[in-house]
Amino acid sequence: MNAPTKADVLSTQELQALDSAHYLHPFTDHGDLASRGARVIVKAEGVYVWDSEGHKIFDAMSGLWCVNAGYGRKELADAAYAQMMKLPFYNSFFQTTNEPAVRLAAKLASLAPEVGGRSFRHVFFSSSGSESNDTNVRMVRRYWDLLGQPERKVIISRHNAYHGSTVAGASLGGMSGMHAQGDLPIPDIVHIEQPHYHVHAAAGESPEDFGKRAARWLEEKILAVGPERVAAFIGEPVQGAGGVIIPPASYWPEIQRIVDQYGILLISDEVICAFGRLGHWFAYEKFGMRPDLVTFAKAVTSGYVPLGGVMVGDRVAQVLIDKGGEFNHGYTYSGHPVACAVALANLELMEQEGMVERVRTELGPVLEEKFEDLQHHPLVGVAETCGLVAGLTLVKRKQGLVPFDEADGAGMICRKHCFDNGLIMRAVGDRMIIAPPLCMSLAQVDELVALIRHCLDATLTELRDKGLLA
Ligand code: PXG
Repeated sequence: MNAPTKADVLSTQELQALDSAHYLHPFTDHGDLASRGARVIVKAEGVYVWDSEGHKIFDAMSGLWCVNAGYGRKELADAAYAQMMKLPFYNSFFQTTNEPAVRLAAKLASLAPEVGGRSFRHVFFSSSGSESNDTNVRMVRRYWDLLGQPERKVIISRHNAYHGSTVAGASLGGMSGMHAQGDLPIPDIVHIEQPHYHVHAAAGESPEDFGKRAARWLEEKILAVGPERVAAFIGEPVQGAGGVIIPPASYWPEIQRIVDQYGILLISDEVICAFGRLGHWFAYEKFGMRPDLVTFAKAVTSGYVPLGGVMVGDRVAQVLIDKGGEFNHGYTYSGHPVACAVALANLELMEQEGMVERVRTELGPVLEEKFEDLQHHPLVGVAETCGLVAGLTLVKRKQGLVPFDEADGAGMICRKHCFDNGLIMRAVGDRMIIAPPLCMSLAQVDELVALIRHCLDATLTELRDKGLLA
């Protein structure tokens, strides 16, 4: 088949045919996609995207948890254009640097709050969250080698965590479906259970008690592995891809106590949680965490161009710098000038519009209130928010939170009604999740919640018609 030329105008069907002929999508059953044809997204503005058939869709997932500043921001396009014309690329390998990367590193260091006397003055750049977590594995092991403790190799993570899709990222993550493909995890990465109150709490156990108990699974694992072999613990402050799992307030302080007690490093993976999503520039501040390394990506550029990295706290940076010699690690695009220029413009825009504060003081509380109302919907067992992420658990029967059978596909049914009604809301099993752009107006919050309610009603009707309700 000939590739289309620039002059060819392609119909939706032609695009779909070319798509299934040539394009292997991420996390996709390709045979299934070919049989139905991919939805083609053609343009976007504010909180909306449009498909090739002209449907306007409220993008309550901000692309993929990343378009925090919203679509169509000219400031970001201008920054990319200007930087491309001035210096589209140069590497940072051979004792060279570039101005946007330097400025961005300094800016990020200024935005990352000091906690408990620990500050972040250094940044290592990559192009994605997965790469950044690979960097973390390399950096953590290098750190312990330099301190003369090479036996400290084990990194502890959690089941149902998401830390990326490279070999190290997928190993750190706790997705069983990913581990099943490609012999993962790699050696010396082990997992404990997630702090999911509604799944793992004992009958009558308070969130406070459960949070502490869940944190102590870390201590049990450290003791089982041998404390002298443990290098680090990694976690998302709020698990995103796992279904917006918000830990009880007691969880992170207890985790902090344990990592401090055993002297192991703490990695806060904030690929989703940073840059205003939870009402702070960095989420560790909100949860009483004192991480040594912080993974970021996605919203640092509002997703306009790929950029990721690791905020490196003083404890690790000082060892790398003072004792390190050469750290044999880096990417062609570490400190890419265009990506860094877009990130700078994005952070500046978010500051000018007070977006982070607005999530904390206005949008977050309003969304929380509206989700408390949704809690009364007959299909909703649990409705929770944290800043501008939220999750709704669909249940067969409200009383006792009786779940649907997996085969009922309640989440998928709901997701279909969302798509059909102009709303992008993700389904993780029967947990419906959102992470809308931070630029939303209050009227758009109302619009979003009304759409969600409408889609829940449609789902309820379909489930009732199919006889799937208890
Ligand atoms: N850490 C976290 C916490 C993430 O959410 C990554 C690392 C990896 O980032 P990259 O840029 O390499 O994709 C992520 C990415 C989903 C979904 O289904 C979530 C992500 C990626 C793809 C799908 O919610 N998060």
